[in-house]
Amino acid sequence: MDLTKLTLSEYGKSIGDCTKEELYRVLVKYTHTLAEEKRNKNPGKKKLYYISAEFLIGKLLSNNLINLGVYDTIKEELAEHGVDLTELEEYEKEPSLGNGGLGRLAACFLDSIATLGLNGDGIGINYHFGLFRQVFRDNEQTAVPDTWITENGWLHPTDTVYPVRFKEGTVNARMYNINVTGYDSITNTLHLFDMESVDESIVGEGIAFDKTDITRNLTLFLYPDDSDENGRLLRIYQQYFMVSAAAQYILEECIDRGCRLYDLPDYAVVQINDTHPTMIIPELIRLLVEKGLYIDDAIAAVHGTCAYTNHTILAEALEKWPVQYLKKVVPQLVPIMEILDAKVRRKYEGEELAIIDRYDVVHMAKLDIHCAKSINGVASLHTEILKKEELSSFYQIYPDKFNNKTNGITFRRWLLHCNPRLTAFLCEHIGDGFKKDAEKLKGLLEYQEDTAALEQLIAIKNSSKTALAAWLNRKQGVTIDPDSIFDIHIKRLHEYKRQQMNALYVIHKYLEIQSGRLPRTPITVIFGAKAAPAYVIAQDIIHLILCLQELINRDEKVKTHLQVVMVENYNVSAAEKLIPSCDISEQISLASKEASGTGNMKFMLNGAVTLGTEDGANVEIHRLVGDENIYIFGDSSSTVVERYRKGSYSAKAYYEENPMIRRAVDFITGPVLMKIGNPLRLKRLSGELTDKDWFMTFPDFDDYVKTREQAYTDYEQRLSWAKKGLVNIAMSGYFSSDRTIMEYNRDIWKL
Ligand code: 26Q
Repeated sequence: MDLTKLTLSEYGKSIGDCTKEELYRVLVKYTHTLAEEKRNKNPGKKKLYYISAEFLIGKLLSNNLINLGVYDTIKEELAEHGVDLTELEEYEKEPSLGNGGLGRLAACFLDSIATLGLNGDGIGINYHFGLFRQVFRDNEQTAVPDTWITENGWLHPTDTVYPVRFKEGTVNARMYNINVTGYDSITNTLHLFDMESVDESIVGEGIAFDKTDITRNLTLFLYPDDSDENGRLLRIYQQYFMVSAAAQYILEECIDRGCRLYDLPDYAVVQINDTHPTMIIPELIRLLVEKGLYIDDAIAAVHGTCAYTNHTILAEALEKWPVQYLKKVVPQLVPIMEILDAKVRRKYEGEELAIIDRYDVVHMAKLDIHCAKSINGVASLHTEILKKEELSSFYQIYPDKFNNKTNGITFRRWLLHCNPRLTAFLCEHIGDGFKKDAEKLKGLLEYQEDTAALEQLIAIKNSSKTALAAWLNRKQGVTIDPDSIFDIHIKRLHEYKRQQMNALYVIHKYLEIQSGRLPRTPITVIFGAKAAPAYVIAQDIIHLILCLQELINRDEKVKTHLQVVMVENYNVSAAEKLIPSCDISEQISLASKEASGTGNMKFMLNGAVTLGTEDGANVEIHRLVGDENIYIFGDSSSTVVERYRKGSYSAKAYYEENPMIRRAVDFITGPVLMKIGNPLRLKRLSGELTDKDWFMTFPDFDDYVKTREQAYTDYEQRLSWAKKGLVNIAMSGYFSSDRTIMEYNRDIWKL
């Protein structure tokens, strides 16, 4: 490949004379041409549509170059002209189309679907300002629009436009496409719908805008604040906009391929990613009836086509829409939902099974469960809890619909791209077969006692830590010690994920160090998390962490032993820097609450050791690596579930009886922090802990502290610690999203 030829024809200059922007543009264009050559020539009759409110795809340049097999040659050619590819990578903006695990999972799945040569596209929304960009000011999170869309980027406008009818009028949905390249395989597409009339200029201070101005706001933000009715109505507008355009597109494609509507399940399978796209079920039924099917035939066709994935058991995250809201936005769907509800009520007694409850509220997950052919959880413990606890009455009537699909991650991004040194080490020791067959990583187990190999792993980790330190310094102006233990907690901010418990540990450790009990190796505790702007306690937790960061940073005595850093605007690109550098991976959710987690898998793959509860996929990680190679603490999910059932938990009692807990919690509202922070926030957070502690940090705290200290002690044995990392890498093959997607295809999609 001759890049010089391209820059000459495009700009009339050679590589060395081009600006970063020009080179970036040329590479995007070149990648597009290569990707288009790899479209599936024989796609087969049936196609998968993965529909999701989020696609957290991350930057695409390097990922596409890797998947298209030209990364090394391009890198070399640029280097010959004195250009560093990583500088072009930094120039690229990260698409802000997701929030957390569910969105990143969708992105990993698209990569694996294309890699496995399966005929499957993603469908979502093109949010102009995405979730939001997080800026820290006065030790608090502020939110501003994340402007990620650039001219001539990866997003290609198409001529495909569908009308979407709301009660108040019809709007147009235009389809934009992003190529999805498989690794040494085919190219599929991510279709993102956007509203023609949307107007970025309506956004005022921060991310504030008029929530009622639907024709101008609909595709501005992901998850707009839904703490008032207008916000909730806007979410319904967004969801219907996405599913109506999707349904029209799916039916159009299927009809083009010869589908006669009642045989829709032979042509399409629609995977519904959590409840946000649920309205595609009544919308497909509505369109099929409009095209001439009897309602019962339409329901049967949609039942055979749709499959639903559940990602949570948190009651507050299960979407429910009052019929009154739906009537204001999409009245045409209400009669169909009523028919579906009536069918269920005729067949089954039991109010908990009804789609529309007695208060006239539609339970979206229940609609999915009744109307889809498959319901899956995302890790084995999660699926068991769904079957035995949360959805047990549904499991009784539909035992065959329930199945588990333990999540996975794409090793292209989370190993090959983000950790080239580790990738090279693996190739050197076990060959490159693991790139296509992740189970081959097990070959590394042969090197468990090989001192030279372990030393190499330590050196790779150290160089990643140095690189992270440099990046953090450049980006945020903080200085961290690359020789310290990197203890990392990165994920959305939520009380159940218990960043507050980690913060309590930091306080505890700070006080220990102040009284002279010093850690042998210094510790750097790194956080990264965005909190939903309307989630007050989550904002308070961020505030506490930022105050601790400031406090410790100012404390000359403590700071050489303990540091706290909160990474601003945590996103996929930040994760790619943080994960390879991690020694200890914090996965400390309250057992039973984290459906799976996928960050836990990324850390494991990069040789970090997990400190975690028996929750989500941690359970499977534990089973794979054994007790020696993971630090497990805390109450089991059954203990937790039982404690909730009894309603007997008293945070106060723990606070009063446990001096270590009391000392740490009291520090939050003590004079030192009160001087640094916002007293309102700190008092509210402390009160939340002592009065409620809904996610039970206190019962796990002793064990958490003890287990964390044990991990720090074990870290001192450098070779045996490296061996733990090695076993984690070797056993992580199971968590390749290629495995997950093969299971989806084998059990649900059958492409
Ligand atoms: C619901 C109602 C109202 C407003 C917002 C929402 C909402 C928004 C986003 C509910 C859920 C989400 C996102 C959920 C999510 O990311 N879940 C994660 O999915 C991962 C992939 O399966 C799992 O690994 C994580 O355990 C799970 O938390």
